[in-house]
Amino acid sequence: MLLENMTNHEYRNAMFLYSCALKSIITKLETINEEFALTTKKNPIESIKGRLKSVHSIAAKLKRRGYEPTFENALAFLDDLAGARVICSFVPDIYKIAEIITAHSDITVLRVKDYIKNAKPNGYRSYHMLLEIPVCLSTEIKPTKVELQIRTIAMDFWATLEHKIRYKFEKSVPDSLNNDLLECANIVAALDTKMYDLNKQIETYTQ
Ligand code: 0O2
Repeated sequence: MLLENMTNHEYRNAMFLYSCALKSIITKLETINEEFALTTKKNPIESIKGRLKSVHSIAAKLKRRGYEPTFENALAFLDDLAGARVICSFVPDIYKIAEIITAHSDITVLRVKDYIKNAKPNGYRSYHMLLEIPVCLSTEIKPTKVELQIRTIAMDFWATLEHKIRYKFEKSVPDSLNNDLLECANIVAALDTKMYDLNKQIETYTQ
């Protein structure tokens, strides 16, 4: 079915499994965070957000990749119909969360893209995991894909602004802006390192 012909009701029904999978991963992440708060008095997670990809955004991504904007193609070719984003204070927390999620026996990690160790050429940094989460229906279990992005507050600040700029200028972001963005990305990386060191120092004082 062409995405532009879908009613809201049809879109919501079609996204039902993704919506369930999203709730499930968010609950798991909240549980991990609350457990850490209880046992270590530290929260590795600052915030958790979830979103179902909008019809508009699905159609745009399919067109960008040269596919007809149908819901069938979205199911076949897009892995981020359901997406969760976790914001941490410090880089090591990102890897800690990723490790815990990987160890969950009901979750399958289909793919990892570590844009922290290997930043994108434009400076984008974030840790991406493509997960498969079981959605338990009344008579069957449906493994469902969710894209999990884990990043620091500083990386998120950068990515949000970069996204806004890219959206505003579409494909023709001026070189000067791209250069400034790359410079900011490097500052963000240095800031993340510095803030983590600072936090370690604070911890030694308070112990
Ligand atoms: P939205 O609106 O956030 O959903 P692709 O690169 O999209 O062809 P894939 O495998 O989905 O293929 O890419 P990847 O690298 O895993 O990145 C997917 C998502 O990561 C993007 O989704 C963005 O949310 C985020 N992302 C990746 N690169 C950048 C970047 O350079 N800047 C910013 N701000 N975000 C990025 P969508 O669908 O592009 O967008």
